[in-house]
Amino acid sequence: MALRTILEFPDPRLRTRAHPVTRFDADLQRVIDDMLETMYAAPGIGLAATQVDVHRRLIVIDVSADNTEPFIIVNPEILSRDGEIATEEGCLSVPGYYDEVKRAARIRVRAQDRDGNVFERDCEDLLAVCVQHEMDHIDGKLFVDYLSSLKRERVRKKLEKERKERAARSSSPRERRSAL
Ligand code: GNR
Ligand code: NI
Repeated sequence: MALRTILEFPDPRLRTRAHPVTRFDADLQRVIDDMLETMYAAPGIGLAATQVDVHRRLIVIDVSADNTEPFIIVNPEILSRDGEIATEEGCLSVPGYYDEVKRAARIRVRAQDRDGNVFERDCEDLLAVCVQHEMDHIDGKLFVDYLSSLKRERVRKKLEKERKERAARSSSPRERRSAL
């Protein structure tokens, strides 16, 4: 298994609409295992393939307290939605920023598992929120898209500044010495 790099807003690759998974082969199993490892290491409760620059309709989630309930969702569809829930959301692709988003409180999802078997599952509360957040990712959407453009621009500027500072540091003589 291997950790994969998580793309960060405003990286344009996060705006890609992912294609369906068609082959449930060894390559897919490797991506799934890498995504689980990357999600647990982050740590996060979900990760969409788009976030690791794999543009397939593939999501991993684990909302359990002890990281013992990996939930793999391939080619998901929402069959029904009901109720409303407002949650303080975060995103591994928007590090350090949290804000409230309203979503359906309960959804019924049809998807495939890692072997391609079709299943349906009712999701509620944090799991329902997470599935919707991840399904947005594979359509190229981010939670900051639900906020005002003023807030989104503030977040974009802060993250771009941080990214430039990281790049400058990692090319400075001091950083090159400390990396030895
Ligand atoms: O780790 C995550 N926490 C979270 C909290 C509230 C609503 C959604 C999420 S998903 C996020 C991980 C992530 O960015 N997945 O795409
Ligand atoms: Ni996210």
